[in-house]
Amino acid sequence: MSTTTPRFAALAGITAAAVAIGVAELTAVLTGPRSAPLVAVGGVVVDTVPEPLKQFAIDLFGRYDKLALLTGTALLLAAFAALLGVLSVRRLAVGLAGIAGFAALGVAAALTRVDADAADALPSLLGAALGAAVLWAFIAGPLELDPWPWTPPTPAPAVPAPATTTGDTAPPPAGGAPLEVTDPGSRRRFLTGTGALLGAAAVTGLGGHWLAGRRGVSAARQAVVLPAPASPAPALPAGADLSLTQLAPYVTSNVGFYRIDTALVVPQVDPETWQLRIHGRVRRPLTISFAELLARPMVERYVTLACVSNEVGGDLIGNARWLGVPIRDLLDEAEPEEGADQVVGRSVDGWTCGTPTAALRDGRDALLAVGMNGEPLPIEHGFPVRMVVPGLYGYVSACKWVTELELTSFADFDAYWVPRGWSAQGPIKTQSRIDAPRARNRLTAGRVVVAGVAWAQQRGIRRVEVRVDDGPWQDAVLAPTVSVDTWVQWSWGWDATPGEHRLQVRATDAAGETQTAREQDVAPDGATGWHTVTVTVR
Ligand SMILES: Nc1nc2c(c(=O)[nH]1)N[C@H]1C(S)=C(S)[C@@H](COP(=O)(O)O)O[C@H]1N2
Ligand SMILES: [Mo]
Repeated sequence: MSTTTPRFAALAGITAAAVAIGVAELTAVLTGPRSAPLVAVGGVVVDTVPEPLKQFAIDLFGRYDKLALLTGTALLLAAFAALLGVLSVRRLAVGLAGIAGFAALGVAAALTRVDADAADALPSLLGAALGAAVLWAFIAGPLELDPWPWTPPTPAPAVPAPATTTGDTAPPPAGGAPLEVTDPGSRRRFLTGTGALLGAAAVTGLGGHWLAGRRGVSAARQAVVLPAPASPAPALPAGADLSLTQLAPYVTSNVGFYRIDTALVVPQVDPETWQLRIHGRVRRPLTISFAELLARPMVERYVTLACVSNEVGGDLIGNARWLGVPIRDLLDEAEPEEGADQVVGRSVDGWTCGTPTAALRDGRDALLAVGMNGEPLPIEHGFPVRMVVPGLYGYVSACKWVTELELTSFADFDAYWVPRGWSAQGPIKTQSRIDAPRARNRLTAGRVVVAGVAWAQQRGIRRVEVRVDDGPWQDAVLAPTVSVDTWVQWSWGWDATPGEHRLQVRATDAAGETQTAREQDVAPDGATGWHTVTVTVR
């Protein structure tokens, strides 16, 4: 049995885990970021956690949900490592077996990711090997704590010592000193060792992360020169943006654009080697390179993208100017077979979405987009190529890092979110949101501008109404917009009186359909209900 005390043993366990993760991160510079154990295991978690839990995480952490997952995983790992350290004191084999277990988990996770190869096992294996060596060194090796070399001041008694002092370590000094007595010199050595290794692990881990990032495609992205559109976006009519504080701008900036995807590390797709394969139930399968795509006539359109997980009043929606090639033209060339009613967009990371073939051929501006607001697609928004389809929620249409369009049928294939409880069909529901004032704002009595956005992509917004405290619905003024595929800003002047008030909004689309008051959750096909904001007026 080691002389190491529980607290020191826990520290040794955490140090071993840190070294393991650090080494693994560095190895992943060579084998790719998705083979790093934290990311690989996190990826499996993302793909397998029950939907309500995932929704809860998105609600709780918003755009930081991935960071929260990785941090949570790391904290859990640290707790387990501390426990393994403590258990190792009695039997080192337990700790080593624990590390082997974690290595197996990391290897299994890395090898089951899309497009994994045998080398992806390396980060977990190398990390575990070094972690095990570190644990051994502190628990039973050269860095193990030595017992305090204390000997009783009096000669050994003639009678046999009482049973309590027959341990193999020296008895503690008199005076109620703690039982865990270790040599100060070895303690210093132990702490210096763990400190140095923790530091080294941090440097290797962060350095590895940084190096892996440098192997990314931001330089390749910067080098992309977007062609001028053959069919430019319409000019923004004056007044499309009311420019009110609190009100979402008509055009969402690239950095301000919401991001939703299952990718724990952003796929780095080299445009030089990128290809799009159109295959499946087509008469003429085709493959197109990035250069070939850029050489085709481009159209540029404002399209408002929305996430099905956007709650009433939520901000998982944005409006951008997209530049791309009409998907319809490419499908026409591929000649889909009769009955191939679904186009499966497949991302380089294996994620899929299923879009009705009809929606891609009915004349709407469904694009294979390469540009966003005048720039190449940001990497996290799908560089080099993504799908943008007006009128459909992102999960059934907006495949980022797209590399395949496979013609099939809805009867034959379920895309990523369908077996996870979401509807196979995802047309965007008519919705409206109050941006100004915000919930719980304190206002001064008098004229208050109430403003927000409303959307009904493909149909267009005909009318937006606001009411106060269940009073009569009042017509808001609609700002001009460029097409039925973007949201529209609206505003309404309110003579606010002192007290607490409830503001509500509802929109009517150009088909004459008014938003239902019935509140439905985001699953399985998008939230319904009226956005309601409570404010205090003084
Ligand atoms: N490869 C890939 N593409 C994806 C997703 C994904 O998880 N992986 N999520 C989709 C969802 S649910 C939405 S709402 C949109 C969001 O696009 P954005 O992140 O550019 O806003 O991307 C879609 N495209
Ligand atoms: Mo989404």
